[in-house]
Amino acid sequence: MGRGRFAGDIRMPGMCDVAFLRSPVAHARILSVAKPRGREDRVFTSLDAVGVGDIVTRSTIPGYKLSAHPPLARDKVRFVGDIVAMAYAPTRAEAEDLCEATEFDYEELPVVVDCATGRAPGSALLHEAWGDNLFLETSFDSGGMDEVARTAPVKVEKRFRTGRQCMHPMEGKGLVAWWDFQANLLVVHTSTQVPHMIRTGLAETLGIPEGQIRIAPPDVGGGFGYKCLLQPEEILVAWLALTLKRPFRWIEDRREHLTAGANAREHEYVITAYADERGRLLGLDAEVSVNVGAYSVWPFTACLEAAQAGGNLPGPYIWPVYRCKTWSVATNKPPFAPYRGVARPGVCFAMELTIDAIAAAVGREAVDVRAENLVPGSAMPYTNITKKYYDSGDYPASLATAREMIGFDAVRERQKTREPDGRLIGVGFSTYTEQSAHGTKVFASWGTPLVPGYEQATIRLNPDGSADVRAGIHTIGQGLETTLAQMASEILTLPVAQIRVILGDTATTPFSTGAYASRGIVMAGGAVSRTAEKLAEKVKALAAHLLQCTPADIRFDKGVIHGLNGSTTFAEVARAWYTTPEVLPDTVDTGGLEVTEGYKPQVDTGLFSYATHAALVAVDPATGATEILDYVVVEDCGRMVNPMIVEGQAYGGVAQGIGTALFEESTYDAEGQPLASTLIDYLLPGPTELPKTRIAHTETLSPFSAHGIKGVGEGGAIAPAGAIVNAMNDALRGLGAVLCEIPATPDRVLAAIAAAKGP
Ligand code: MCN
Ligand code: SMO
Repeated sequence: MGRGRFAGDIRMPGMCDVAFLRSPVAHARILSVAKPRGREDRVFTSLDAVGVGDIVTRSTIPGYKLSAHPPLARDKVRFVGDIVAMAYAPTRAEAEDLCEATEFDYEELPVVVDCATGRAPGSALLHEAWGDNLFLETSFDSGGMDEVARTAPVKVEKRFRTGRQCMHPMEGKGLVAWWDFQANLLVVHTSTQVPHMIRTGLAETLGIPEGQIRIAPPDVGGGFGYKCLLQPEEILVAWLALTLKRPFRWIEDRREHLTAGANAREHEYVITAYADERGRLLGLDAEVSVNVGAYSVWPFTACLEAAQAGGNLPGPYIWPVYRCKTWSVATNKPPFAPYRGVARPGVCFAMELTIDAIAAAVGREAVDVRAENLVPGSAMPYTNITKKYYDSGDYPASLATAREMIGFDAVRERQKTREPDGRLIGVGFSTYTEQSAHGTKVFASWGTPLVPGYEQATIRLNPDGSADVRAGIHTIGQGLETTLAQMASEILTLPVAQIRVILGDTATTPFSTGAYASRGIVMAGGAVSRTAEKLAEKVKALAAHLLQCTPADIRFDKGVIHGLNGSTTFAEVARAWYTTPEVLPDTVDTGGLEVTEGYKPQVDTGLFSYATHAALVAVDPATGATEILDYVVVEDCGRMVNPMIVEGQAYGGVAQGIGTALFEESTYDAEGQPLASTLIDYLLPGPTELPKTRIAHTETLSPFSAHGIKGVGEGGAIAPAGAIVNAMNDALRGLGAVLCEIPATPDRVLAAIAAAKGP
């Protein structure tokens, strides 16, 4: 409605805009940076940024190598877009002119763009002291692989690749920072998912106490993982405000996002899968390489993606034997960040195509092979081969519903006759689990500086009987200000309109590590629920004095408080406590009407939502173009707090997943130059590319969370590539063509068809 207030909407007297001079080459030694004559005071290089620390993301994982990312490059630049200098001026245009007038002299170095080159012995090195380009190598082995390899009747070998992507929240990254002379505080209005974490990160890199920073995030127009990062631009703009004691602003433009912002998704898989003659799974042997770019991001490290990939690859299936090696490879590309689904869109694609390949090898329908290998509802809770604790659900039931809804048998009938327009149709499935709200131990095992503990909420009953709910988590477009109000309303029975939700501001909310990992409603919702219950007890105790009965006699109904001898209101109870204590006995509990409580679920391993996606596609073998004719989601996130929002989450996730499957790719040439630097080269799906997705829900309550809620924010984005490319391969089966790379662009479809025809 145009009423949001985003970072770019903030105006302050004397505010200057900041622009960055970015490296035009992917790998080079810096020889000199010459500022424009007469404007030296407005331009800053690493020599000027005294007190700005490098971004160094420590990890507790043994063998992990540290990268130091100086917000202003010092000796080398390591990707196109790495920041060489910064300038400020009254307008962005003038600041950009100052950057343009700054001369950057460098000596180019050999470039590493892909994992194979990065891993090859003798490769050019990004961080010389390492001796190689590996942030981390890991391996997992359940034991028993040699035996399976020797005896399994069916062996399938596959290679998969997922394209590099940007995240493209509708609002890019941006911030305004200023010095509050009255409070003696650095105030930062930054578009972030994790305000309290950014405060910690800024305090570390700027070398000032956390208490001297207030993060007051404005509205956030989408984050999707990108806005969990402490960004070099964020540190530098905050440093300017701290040093010059004036307001500064930087608003990322699309080109900066496309060429210099953190990336996601680029994985390579080498998979050997073993099965019996029916396609029952016997063993999975996998290698995963993740192209994590030049530096480790804060706070997630460069290895979270590979850790999640290795742990989640077995998916919702029963694999008796599993072995997996991962490599997190440093390359001359922008740093790598979690993006909605984090690793799982890649592993789900690889796993779902593997299942279809096994089905093809044994000559059965993939949907049947899938059904036989999914963890059944009767086995819940189930601990899988990588020790994931699947808390609840019925995975085969979701597959069966999706099969029904997509009209599987009718599609098989329809495929018997040629389509009038010559296109080929196909149907595909993809089932996944979405680990949500993973807790302390899970994050600790990934070695990141971000380890979530108890989530907290504060609720204050105001003198007029309305309530303020405060939580340190932030709202990023996912709707938490609505659903947290619903949670409080459900317990206190006050109408939602009487509940105000205040999120994110470090000055006014309790600490939270923030909104990521689909944890918001489980964690912050759990905290609001518990806090509301505590507040309800206090209100009942006070009301009992006013109504001359015991607290056990009190009940709430639509905001009215009923006792044995009549009723009162929240406003009267509040008034009694705040302004007319004489009506209360002196023995009254003096704890007041403001409560803070912490919450975490009964298990630390996360709550597992799940879904099956099914796609019906038409592929044109002449042009390679694909149209999604029908798309179905059957999802289960436990109790839905707000079904409309849950559907919105699924639609949005599916839209992004379709981008991953068919369109979006951050392509680079051999010199590490980004080729997709505008939205003409980087194809975001729009309304014409998106099918009318049909969604069905089941609600299997988690036994381990408040009200049985599980998270849902990322799930929609996990499965589309698996379902769509399986459907495309089904369509292309008659031609013998098989796709194993995303995005499955027309070029790749035509190449697969040509490869099947042979020379
Ligand atoms: N919800 C619900 N009932 C459930 C589960 C969730 O009503 N059983 C609602 C929640 O109340 C919330 C929404 O669904 O309004 C998502 O909740 P949750 O799964 O807890 O996710 P988070 O609040 O932790 O949000 C982060 C998550 C992540 S990790 C990414 S990435 C992502 C996502 O949410 N980024 C988003 N969805 C997004 N949606 C928008 N519009 N913008 C983003 O940046
Ligand atoms: S990628 Mo979501 O912010 O965990």
